[in-house]
Order: sequence, then structure tokens, then C-alpha cells
Amino acid sequence: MQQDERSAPGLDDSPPPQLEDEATFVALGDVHLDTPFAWAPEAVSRMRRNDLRDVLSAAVAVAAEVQADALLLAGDIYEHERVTPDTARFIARVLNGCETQVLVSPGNHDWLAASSVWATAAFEDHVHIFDGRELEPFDVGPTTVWGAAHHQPSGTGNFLDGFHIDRHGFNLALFHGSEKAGFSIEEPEHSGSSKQPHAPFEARQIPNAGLDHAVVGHFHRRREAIHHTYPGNPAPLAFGEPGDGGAVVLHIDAVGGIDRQWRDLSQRSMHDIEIDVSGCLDASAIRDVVAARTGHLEGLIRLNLTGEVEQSIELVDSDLLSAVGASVDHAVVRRSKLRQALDLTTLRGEASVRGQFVRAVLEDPTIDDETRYAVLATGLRALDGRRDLDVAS
Ligand SMILES: [Mn+2]
Repeated sequence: MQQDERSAPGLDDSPPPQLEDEATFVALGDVHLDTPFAWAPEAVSRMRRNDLRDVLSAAVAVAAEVQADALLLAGDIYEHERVTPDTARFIARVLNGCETQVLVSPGNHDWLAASSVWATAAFEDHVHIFDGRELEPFDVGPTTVWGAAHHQPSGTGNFLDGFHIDRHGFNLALFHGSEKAGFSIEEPEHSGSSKQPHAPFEARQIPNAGLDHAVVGHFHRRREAIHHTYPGNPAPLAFGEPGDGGAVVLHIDAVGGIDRQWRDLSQRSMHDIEIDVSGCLDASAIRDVVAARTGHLEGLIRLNLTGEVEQSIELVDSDLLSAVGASVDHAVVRRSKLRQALDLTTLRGEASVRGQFVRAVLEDPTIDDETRYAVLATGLRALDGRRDLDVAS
């Protein structure tokens, strides 16, 4: 992607913009307020939704601290289908309390509808919502910020197609979209359901349009490219998300050079840790490993158990979770990569229901090997009257 931009012809021909003053922006996107966190118990999901609110408040505090010229919100600040009236009032209160200009370009989750928070909340004059379908200018000192809105939850096209400007000063775009080279490596939505790119664009279109830089929301992984910046999502919405996003402080110097400093806004971390339990001889040995690996951690933890254990080891989630460090707010166990050592040669020779079960599963031509193992591992535990039946989950 960066090579593409560098190798594109003619991009560096234009002289750098001359500014009378320097400018500072704080950019944030993809907070996803009111995410349900359906994988967590109710108390934990509420805690996490409060964490997301704290992130927005923290970004407003950063804007004041660095005396930003504006706070830039790059979309998906909340989720239209889920946002509550309380969250709408929260958003209005926090943004109205921001000491700086606030500029908002709605994304595919907080798309602009007549019923949107962006359209209905009582925002003060210093909160400006870009409501056009095409990029429109807003002057911030010597800088022009160009923003636009998604007007539907999907199918928004490329904001940069056919777009060109010829203005002095620093021209900064603010929108929500998918940089095409990044789309293939990015999980665009935490739900994982849609692979349709939202407002797709190519990185080279930014300088080609006459823009000096673009702040873009949508990808949850932060990215510092030559001509664009994704702030990323400031707090992970699910285990496995990178969690490397935050607020980015963009400082533009008098010759249009750009410096980016990242601020971590999340007060609670999410850890996705892998624990190889191969060689553990009993369940207590595994609990000891879990305790050693989690004793220093806080926040939310997913324990991904890997390796191979004897079938006789009884692994119950509540036993494992009771070994997790005391500072951890919530932990879950995932065993999909954990294998039981099964002595199938002996088992299939047994003249018993168990032997018959093993023979039937081994000879079933309709299932693949992974399913075959899962059925055997779980079925054998069930036949033993065991409670830890979710080994194949
Ligand atoms: Mn999005």
C-alpha cells in the first residue's frame, strides 16, 4: 500500500502547503457505543459498555490537554440499531462539553438518518456534523477539513471518486471508509458477518484529489500510512481484536509536515492468552499454570488452552476460572485447540457401547476428521458420565 503511494507518478510534484500557523487535531473513530458484548455475562457487558463511554470522555480530555484546533470523529461512534436514549444524551453532553471544535463524519454504524443521534440531539454550535453525501469543507484556522456522511448502513460509495480540490493551506479529509489494499487483511466489522467494503477507496486517491491527508474510520486496527491515518478502535469489542487503536494527535507544522502521537484511551485491557497444557499430569497442574500466567494480569482475559492432555484429566471451566488472578474482572475459557489423547486402537476393540460408539464414528464417511475427533472426545466423556463435555466447543 505504501509502495503503491510512493511509486504512483506525480504525487510529489506539488509544493508543500504553506501555513501561517501550525495546527493540532485529535482524531478518534470506531468507539461503537452500546455494543451488546453478547459473549459476556450481563454485568460484564454493562461494564464494557461503560468502558466505551469512558473512551469518548477521555478523547475529549485529550483534545483539551493538547489544546487541539478540533476533535475529529471518524464514524461508528455508536451503533444506530442499538443506541439508547441515555447514550444519545451522554454523547450530546460530552461533545457539548468539549473545549474545542468537534467535527463528525458519520459511518456505516452511526449512519445519518432522520432519527440519528447526529440529527436529533441538542448539540451546541461548536459540534458540527458533516451531513452531505459528498465531501464538504469546514474551515479550522488555516486548515480545511473535508467531511461527509454515510446515509445508509451499507452501499456507500467512494467519497474520493471524482473529487478534486484546489485550495491553499492544509486540506484534511475526515470520512469513514475501507482502504482497498487494507480490506483483504482487515476484518472490517467485529460481527464478521459482512465482507462488503464500505465506501472503498484507494490510498493514492487522497493526494490525487489534492488532499494533504485523510483521517479515516472503519478499520479497527490502527494504521499510519503516508497520506492517511486510521485511529483504529480505542477499546477492543471482542477477544482477538488488536486493541492497538486510540486517539491520535495529529500535529501539522508550518510546512505541512505531519506528526502523529498515539494516546491509549482504554482503562481496561483485554488479554487473549494461549496456554499450552501439554505435559500437565492432572487438573491441578493445569490450574497452577493458569494461576502463574494470569496472576499479574487485570481486565478481561480469554484463556486459549492448547496442547494435548490425557483423557482422564477432568477440566471444568469453573475450576480453571477460580485459578485466574484476583485482579482479573472476567475470564473465559476456550478449548477449541485442546486435544485429548485418545487410545482409539484399544477403544474400538472394546465389546461395549463405548466400543460400538467409537467404531461407528470412525467408520462414518459423512464427517471430516476434525468433526470426527470432536464427536469422539465429547461422546467418550459423556459415556464416562463426565461434566466437562465442552472440550469440542
Ligand atoms: Mn464501520
